[in-house]
Amino acid sequence: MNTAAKLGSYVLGLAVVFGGALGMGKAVGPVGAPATEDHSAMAAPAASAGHGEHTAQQAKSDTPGGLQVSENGYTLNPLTTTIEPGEPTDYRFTVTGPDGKPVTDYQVEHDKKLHFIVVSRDLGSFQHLHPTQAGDGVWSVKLTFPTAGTYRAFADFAPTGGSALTLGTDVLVAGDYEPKELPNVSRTAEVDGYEVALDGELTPGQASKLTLKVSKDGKPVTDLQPYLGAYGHLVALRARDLAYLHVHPDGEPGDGKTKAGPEIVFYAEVPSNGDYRLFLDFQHDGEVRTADFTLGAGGRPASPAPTPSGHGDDNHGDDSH
Ligand SMILES: [Cu+2]
Repeated sequence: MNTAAKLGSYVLGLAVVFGGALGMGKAVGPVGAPATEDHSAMAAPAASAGHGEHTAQQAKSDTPGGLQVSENGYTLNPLTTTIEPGEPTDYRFTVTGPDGKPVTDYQVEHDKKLHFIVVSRDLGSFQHLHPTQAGDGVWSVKLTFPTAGTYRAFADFAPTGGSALTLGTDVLVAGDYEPKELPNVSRTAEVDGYEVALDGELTPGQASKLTLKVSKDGKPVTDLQPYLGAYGHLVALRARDLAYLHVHPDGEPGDGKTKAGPEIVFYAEVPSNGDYRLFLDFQHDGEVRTADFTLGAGGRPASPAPTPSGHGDDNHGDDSH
C-alpha cells in the first residue's frame, strides 16, 4: 500500500470512529452516524453507517491513532496483567469486533497481520513486534519490559473487510520507576555502529518530507535489505499523549526506482505542533535495528510557555472613561 493510501485509510478509520466515541459517551442521542450498527438505541439514521462514508462532522475529526483502546467497534483486550520487569513475558491479548467476539481474520499489511508496538510512556524504550495467532483470536508475543513503569502498547492492523486501525492500551509494570526526560531534539542517531541522519521538518497537517540517511563507519550504506516490504518503517509518537503515526517510505524495493540506501524518504503528516519521537526500523546484514530521534513539529511546542501578562497591545487600555 502506498503512503497516500495508507494515510487515506488512516484518516478514514479515525473519521468513522469519532461518531462511535460520541455514541459511547451518551447512551442515546442524535449524534452523527454511529460507527457501528450494534448501537441500536442510536436515533441517527443508519444510511451512512457504512465504513466508506462519513459526515462532514466526522470528516473533520483529527483524532490521531493509538489514543483509544476501543474504536470503530473494535477493542483491544489485554489478557496478561502480571508483568515483571526485565523478564521475558508471554504477552497475550485479543481484538474483539463489533459483534463482541475476538477477530480472527485480518488483512496482511507489510507482510504481517498485526504490528505490535510497545513503548515506555516516557518514550525512552521502543519495540516493534509481530505477535502470532495462538488460536481463538488470541495473539501471543514474547517480550521483555526492560524496567518498571508505564508502557503503551499499540496494535496496528486491518480486520478483513474493515479499515486500518491502531488501538492502544496502557501496560503497567510494577516496581520502582524513575521517569526520564524526553531525549533532547536530535537529528542524528547511532545504533550498533550505524549512524542515521535525519533531514527535513515536520509541519503539522502537511505531508512533510523526511530523509533518513544511513551510514556505517562513515560510509553511506547502499545495500539496505527490505524489511517487511520496505527499506524502512518509521513510527512517530507525539510526546505526552503518544498519538501514533506509522509511516512507510516513498517507494518500494523492486519498483525500479527506489534505491537500497543510503537514503530512505518518508512523507509524514503529524497532527499538531509539539515534540515527537521518531523510531526508524531498517535492516542491514540480516539484522533489524532501530534508530531514534526527537523532533519538534511546527517550530514550537504544543503548549507554549505562558507569556507574562500586562505586556503587548491587548485591549487593556482605559481610554473609554
Ligand atoms: Cu510491524
